[in-house]
Amino acid sequence: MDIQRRTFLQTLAALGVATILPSVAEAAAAPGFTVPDLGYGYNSLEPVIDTLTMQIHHDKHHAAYVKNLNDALAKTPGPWSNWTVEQLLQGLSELPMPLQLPVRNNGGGHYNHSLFWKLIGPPNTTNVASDLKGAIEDTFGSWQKFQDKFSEAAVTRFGSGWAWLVLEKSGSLAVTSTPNQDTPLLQGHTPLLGIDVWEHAYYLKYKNMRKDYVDQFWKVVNWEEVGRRWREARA
Ligand code: MN3
Repeated sequence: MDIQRRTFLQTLAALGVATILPSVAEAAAAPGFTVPDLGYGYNSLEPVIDTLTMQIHHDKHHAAYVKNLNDALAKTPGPWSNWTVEQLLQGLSELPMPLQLPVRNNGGGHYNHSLFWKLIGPPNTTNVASDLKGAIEDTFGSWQKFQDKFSEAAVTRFGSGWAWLVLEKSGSLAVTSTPNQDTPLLQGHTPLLGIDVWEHAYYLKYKNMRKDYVDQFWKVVNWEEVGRRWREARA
């Protein structure tokens, strides 16, 4: 340990924050990707998504994807060592074979979850902008038909995965779903809205009732962020 860091840790200890030292030291030493802050409290999505689910989902599941991604990249260094997670996923086929599956799963997990935390927020606080609402209604026939299609994709995704509203390369809106931690980026689509339907996202509160979770999910969608992504993707 260098002098500067030891002094820093001693200062923290003197301030009475000795109990947080291990996590501070780990965070300072961790290379590569990090788990972004939620931007709101663990309890901010109650009662739609419970506090404990948010804590475990963010602090344990997302953190594991980040750790496994960093570990895989550290084992096989190369030009990709400085790529963003988007570059890693979009350039998957350019990576050495041993990296492709770990990056697909853990890079996908890191990308999807970093996005997901921004796409949700405190219940019933945002409205969909009229331009995006119009585009969705034009594409799917009505707002209800869009919701039905997205919900069906989420409920029927077999096993673990995600359902998405994406902007396709052609510029069209579409509802899709992906298995595991695959992201729409792999198909060249820009994800605008996504729902995590892994059991870890809902099981503590909703048990086996994925449909109840999907029905409630609409209340926590951050439509401002979805609209911002839609405008940015078309620019
Ligand atoms: Mn998840």
